Amino acid sequence: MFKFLKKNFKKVVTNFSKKTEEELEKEPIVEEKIVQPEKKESSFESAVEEIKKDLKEKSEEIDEKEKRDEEEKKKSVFKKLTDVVKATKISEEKFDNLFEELEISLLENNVALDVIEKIKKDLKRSLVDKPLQRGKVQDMVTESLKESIESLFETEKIELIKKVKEKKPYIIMFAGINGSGKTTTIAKVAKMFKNNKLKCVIAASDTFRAAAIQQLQEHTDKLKLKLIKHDYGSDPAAVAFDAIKYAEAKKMDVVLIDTAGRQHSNSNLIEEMKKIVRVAKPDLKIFVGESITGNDCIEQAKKFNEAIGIDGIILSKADVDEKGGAAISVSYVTKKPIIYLGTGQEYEDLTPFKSELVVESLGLAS
Ligand SMILES: Nc1nc2c(ncn2[C@@H]2O[C@H](COP(=O)(O)OP(=O)(O)OP(=O)(O)O)[C@@H](O)[C@H]2O)c(=O)[nH]1
Ligand SMILES: [Mg+2]
Repeated sequence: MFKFLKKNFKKVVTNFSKKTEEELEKEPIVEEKIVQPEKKESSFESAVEEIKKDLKEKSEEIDEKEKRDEEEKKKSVFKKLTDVVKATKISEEKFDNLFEELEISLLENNVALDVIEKIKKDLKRSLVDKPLQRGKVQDMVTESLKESIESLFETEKIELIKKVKEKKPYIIMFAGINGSGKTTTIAKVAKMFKNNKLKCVIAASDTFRAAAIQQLQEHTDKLKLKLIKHDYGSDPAAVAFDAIKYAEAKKMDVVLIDTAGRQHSNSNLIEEMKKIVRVAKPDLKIFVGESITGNDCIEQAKKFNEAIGIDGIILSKADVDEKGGAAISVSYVTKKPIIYLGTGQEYEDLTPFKSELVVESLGLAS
């Protein structure tokens, strides 16, 4: 997962830091301080020192040479214990030039423009026109990037298993473009609920694509779950409605609604999806997007959010995503949390999303 970022981002950050250091070397020193570490003597030790000093002062037998030696010794110790801190500044113009390589790397990894702008602004705030200590740039850059990336995920978190216990039946609808992984994700989520002793029923509300109902049937047969289905071409909202009635009658915990894949540009299908929402009144609307499609996935999430107001995101196919830009960007752009990553084609391949995972992948974890 995110192999490209893992390999390259750290290299680019190190390069950025190195070049910034080189630029700082050329700049005039704006601050020079001699820093003396605090004395860490215990009161007992200082008392002994005092007595020694007293005795020394009183003694008239100390010859001049000894005195000089003592002074020299003191001086060298003092030198060792002090540090000269030299600070220089970097201008906004130079920063912009230096940031270019980092910017290109982020773009190549499918990071959204809004996110790149935010990271640039945050980094600029920590570096530009501030006295910077030479030799400390890499630490500052890493810390600033880490904070910036972490803040991309400051949305409400969703713990699905906890959440579905809030209401019975809890209704979850899955939406996304064609082939994004909705049906497979529903099967994974259903298996997870089953493992947690939550009873769920699935609504085959994709009545559009040939074989969609059959595909779900195969999953529900394997998982021994109830599937509510109508004929192909029938009203998807009616299927969802029936599944909810079934769950209410059988006191089931969760209803999972599968929907047909659709492009946000297809207004008829978007209207149909809005109708499912009006009829089923889902407690949670999850957008399923393919991690590998990067910026397209982010744009789709935005459009689906505008159409039906999504609550959370599942990014499928993260196992084959070499880049990771969608995972970095989609929450910031939509202000919705990523709940899970799909990490393969097996039922177990569903990983709870954690921002730490991204920070680690970028080599920014401390
Ligand atoms: N590697 C990998 N493949 C996945 C993942 N999730 C789904 N797939 C595969 O992606 C393909 C499409 O998955 P579906 O679940 O049918 O997608 P869908 O969104 O329901 O598709 P439509 O109903 O046609 O819109 C299938 O071959 C899945 O096995 C994943 O996390 N990793
Ligand atoms: Mg499907």
